[in-house]
Amino acid sequence: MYDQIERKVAEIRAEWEKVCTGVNTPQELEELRVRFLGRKGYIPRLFAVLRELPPQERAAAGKLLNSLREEIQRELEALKEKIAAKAEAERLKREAHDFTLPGTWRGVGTLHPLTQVRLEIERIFMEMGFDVASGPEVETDYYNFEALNIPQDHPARDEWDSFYIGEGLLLRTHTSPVQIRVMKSRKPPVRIICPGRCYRRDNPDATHFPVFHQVELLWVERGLTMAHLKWIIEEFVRQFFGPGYEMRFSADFFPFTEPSAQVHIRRKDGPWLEIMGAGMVDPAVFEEVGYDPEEVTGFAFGLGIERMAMLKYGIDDIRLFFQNNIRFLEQF
Ligand code: 2NL
Repeated sequence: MYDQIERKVAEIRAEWEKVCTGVNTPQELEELRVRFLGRKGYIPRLFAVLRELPPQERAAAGKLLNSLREEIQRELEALKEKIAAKAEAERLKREAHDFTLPGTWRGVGTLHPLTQVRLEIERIFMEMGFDVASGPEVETDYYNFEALNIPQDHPARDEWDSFYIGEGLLLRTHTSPVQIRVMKSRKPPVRIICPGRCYRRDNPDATHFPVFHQVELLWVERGLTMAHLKWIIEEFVRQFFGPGYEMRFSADFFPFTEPSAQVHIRRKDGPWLEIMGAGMVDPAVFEEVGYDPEEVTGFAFGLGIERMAMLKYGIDDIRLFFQNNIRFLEQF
């Protein structure tokens, strides 16, 4: 009997030794535990047989079985730790981060130079008490031309070669229609600047582009004169370009101002640079928006944001603003 137990123990041990090396997962380990130590496993089953042994053999066989059980229990425990350690090592490898590697650079970008210049101009005039107004880019013939004293078939329309997009509808050629809309909706005094995108049917070259940006200024109030206009522009030039410029007004013509002027600035022995067109609002425009030209006067000017940026930064081709070349745009 004892011999049988001894043989059985040897068989179980042999099987254990064969299978225990192939265990890789906690599930497989649990299967082994059930197979050897579970309630109906090899070892408990053998313990049941033990009770049938004659008492004098029982102690020795029990010792044998106990040591097998302890051995397998120990090795199950060791295997459990080995599997857990392997899983942990794999997790660490999978989740490893090398914090000494250089990071991925995500540039924060910069504002487009035209945006920077527009914001700067807005700041200067807002500090002087002007509101910033805006309006539609698709305009009616009436707001873009008619109300500005530029009638149908007037030769002055040639100057603003337009993109018509339907009967009486066009892409605005300047931001003046915004000022017409504001004047029609408010009583004087009016102090606004109107920055915005404009469109003209120009062929692109170093100084023309079919899309461009304007800022127009309008101040309407009782008693305004060209002297006020000159001070405003002088103050703008000092803040935007810096001190040391002289300024020159020369006669020009716009259908919506009378008198009209073009404004140049110059530093030291430099050349005269044209910066804007300006003038006193034509009485015909006031009549159109319902203001009494005997009551109020006003002045306006219009400048190109591209032109301001080109002068300020020494850029010689307007097309650079629209090519979206990061290496160009990043410089500002
Ligand atoms: C230029 C000239 C100018 C205006 C724009 C204006 C607007 C109203 C009434 C009177 Cl609603 N004037 N705007 C006046 C003079 C010149 O722009 O060459 N800009 C680039």
